[in-house]
Amino acid sequence: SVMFIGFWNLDADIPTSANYRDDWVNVRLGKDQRQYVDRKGIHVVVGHYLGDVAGDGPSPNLTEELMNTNMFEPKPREGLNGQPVFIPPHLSQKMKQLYHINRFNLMASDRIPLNRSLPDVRKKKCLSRAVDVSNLPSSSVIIVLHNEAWSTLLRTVHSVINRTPGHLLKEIILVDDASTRAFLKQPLDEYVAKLPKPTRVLRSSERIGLVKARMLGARQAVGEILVFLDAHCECTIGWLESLVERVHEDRTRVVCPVIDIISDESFAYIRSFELHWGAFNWDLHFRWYTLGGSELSKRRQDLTTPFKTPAMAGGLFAMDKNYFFEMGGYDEEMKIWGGENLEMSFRIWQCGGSIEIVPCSHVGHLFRKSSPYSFPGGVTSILFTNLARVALIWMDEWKEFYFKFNPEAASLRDKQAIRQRIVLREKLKCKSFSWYLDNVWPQHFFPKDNRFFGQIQHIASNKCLKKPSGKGSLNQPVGPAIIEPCIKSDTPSLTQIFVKDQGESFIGTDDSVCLDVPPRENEQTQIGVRFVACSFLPTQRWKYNEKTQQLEHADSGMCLDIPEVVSSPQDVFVTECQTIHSQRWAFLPVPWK
Ligand code: LR7
Ligand code: MN
Repeated sequence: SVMFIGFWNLDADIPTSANYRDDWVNVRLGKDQRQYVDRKGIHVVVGHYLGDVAGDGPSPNLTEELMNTNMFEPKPREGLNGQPVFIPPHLSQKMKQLYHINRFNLMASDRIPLNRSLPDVRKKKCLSRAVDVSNLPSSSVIIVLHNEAWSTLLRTVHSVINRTPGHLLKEIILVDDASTRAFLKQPLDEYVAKLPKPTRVLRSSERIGLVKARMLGARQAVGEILVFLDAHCECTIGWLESLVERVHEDRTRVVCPVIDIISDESFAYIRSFELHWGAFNWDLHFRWYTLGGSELSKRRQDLTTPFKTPAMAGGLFAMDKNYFFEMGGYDEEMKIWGGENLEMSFRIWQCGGSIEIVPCSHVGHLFRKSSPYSFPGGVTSILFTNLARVALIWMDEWKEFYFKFNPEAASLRDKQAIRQRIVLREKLKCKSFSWYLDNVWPQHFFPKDNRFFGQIQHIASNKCLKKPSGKGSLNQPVGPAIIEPCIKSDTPSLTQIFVKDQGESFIGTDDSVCLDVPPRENEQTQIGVRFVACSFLPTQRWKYNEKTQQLEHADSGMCLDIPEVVSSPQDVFVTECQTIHSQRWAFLPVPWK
């Protein structure tokens, strides 16, 4: 049997494996990997989305010649209909070498036709709500790139041309952000000149980063709608119609497709869960969150209607062109990569627009575990500069919260020229960040008045609850609840910080993981406590009794405890409530203002 690695966006509550391949069986759940096996005995090892960037540039052992090779075979025939590519064992050495160029399996990509077919992954209901395309405005598709591989770039272009109704696609604009690879120069110009749709390559001679590159493309666009894509996407049938329809109905909507997964190892097209929405954690990192509880049951009636999202991933969206410029385009002081998606999300919401995800539109994106290109000036300084700008311009008093826990960003705050963007914010009469949190993301995890924010200390052991290091399906820290020595400082590590509302409420972190007790089994006297995705159901509700210092669990009626004799190898349990020292907990607030 052949082994290949891909990744699956599984949701803990709703198994989604059935969505795509009914014949995949989950055979193992490891710490960092899930493994599936299909009926033919082929293993599919499934890892997790690691949203972090490495940014350490291409590996040093790659020669100039290799980097400039356009590996594309004339008649590749694999990966049809979104199937994975199998690399025969005798090529695996070469495959591994090529992997480093783009941090994805280039050999696999080069064995797939540029116009490969993909399954129609939409829900059946999407077909019956078919859009009347005759009166919809036309789009300019803008793809920015820096040293992208030939096959992934051109497959993006072909998927747009092949799966967009002709009159809706005005043009494709490729913006080359100072790529150094030879095949992206003249060969690319010649190739796009022969395409059946107007396709242009704009070039920047200096590395300007993705924000400025997108602005370059947007300024040249002639379509009424701007559609942005990363340079390694594949669009599925119906992707554009359902997006443009929403913008056409209301020009203040910024609309995103469901982002499916193109495996960086096998190039399999993997349908992802449709009900994830985007927001961000205390560090202002974009994250996916699961639509939970009552919202989900509301939506179960019709899973195909678009839903609002507090933030967007950033790479794939459609927007009215005039509205884009009226709203200030992008913050062109942002460098290379990162933060622009939150900047746009806050700006659109605070200044009167909205952001939504359209479940009937599916576009695949090639997710990588690290970034293959260099970040001139260093990843940290670039990322923290961009995020410092987001905080300074859009977050009002909440910026202090961000800077307090992100000193690297704080050290860059005085260097930012932000006047123009503040003027824009005033001109557009934008609402406050508090308004945004309360109205756009009422389920947020930021501290606020009446909400406890701080450490939870076990008095007897003088240790504090810590968020686990395991990785859930959305890369959240899930796992058994653990304790470690309390970090005593004015700004303890965020890994020991939790939020809790007054009364009976969740105890959780910004990653949307909450303290949870599984249902009691055959009269257990101790039940292990864990952190799992927040559901806000009674299994995750806790009440603090100030007098006895006990933390009572709503569902079981038991109390949080670190018993001396335990039934399983872990720290934290609930046991029958009684006046014992091991059930006493203290809430140590951490100042955040
Ligand atoms: O200096 C640069 N110049 C560029 O033109 C750096 C990058 N780029 C191009 C690059 O070639 C690519 O086409 O910009 C695009 C995005 O860069 P990626 O693909 O290396 O980054 P990513 O997929 O990790 O980036 C996500 O976050 C970025 C933050 O700045 C952008 O918003 C990306 O568009 C965004 N991608 C997505 O939202 C796809 C879904 C990922 C998720 C979740
Ligand atoms: Mn990308």
